[in-house]
Amino acid sequence: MQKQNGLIFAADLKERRKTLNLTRKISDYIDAVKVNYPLVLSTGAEIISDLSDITDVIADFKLADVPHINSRISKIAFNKGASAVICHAFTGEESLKSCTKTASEFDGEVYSVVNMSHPGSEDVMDSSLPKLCEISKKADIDGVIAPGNQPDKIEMIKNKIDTKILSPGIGAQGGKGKKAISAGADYIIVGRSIYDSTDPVKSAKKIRDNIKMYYSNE
Ligand code: FNU
Repeated sequence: MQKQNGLIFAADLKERRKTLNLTRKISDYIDAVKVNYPLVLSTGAEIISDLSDITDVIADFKLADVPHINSRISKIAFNKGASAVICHAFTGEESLKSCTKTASEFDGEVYSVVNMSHPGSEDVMDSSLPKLCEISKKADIDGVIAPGNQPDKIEMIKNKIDTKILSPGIGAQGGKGKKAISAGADYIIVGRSIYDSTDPVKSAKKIRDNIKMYYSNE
């Protein structure tokens, strides 16, 4: 993923045509589109190939299975044209390594989830944060997912692991793009604040301009 905008579009829609049209229209403002179960289960895995003709595709399947299944799912995603997969770190080093090993066969990337943006994620994930970062390092991941609506956590994670940080939780979940970036995020991930807005193209541009302005003021 080439960094030009610092914005990743979370395409959590259910309609193929709407998703492709919108991604095409905002493609100048994003660096990648992230697909998740709502879209892939509604439209089929072929949507990954279709979107990969427009921009880089990150398959957010939050893989959390035994190694050979993590590996098989990653392989399908990369074969369809994904550039990256997102995997949970809590399943341990072997499961995560099965994803990074598979990714290396495709020149793909793996991002591991070390913390999450929703209320309640602290119940289990906060106390495990150092361990999840350690597992991620050992598995040689390309970056981590860290909550964009909790800049203190982004800073904490940045101090524990020297890697790319992708942050969801912006807009609809209360996070602010600039704050996430200033805390150390390299990319922000935004879904509803784009696709649910009355003018999604304008919103995507505005969100992109907002963080771009911040970069140029640094
Ligand atoms: P939006 N996402 C998230 N928090 O929101 N992958 C996490 O901790 C995480 C994620 C994803 O709120 C979520 O699945 F690890 O509409 C959704 O696809 O902007 C997107 O980020 C956020 O969507």
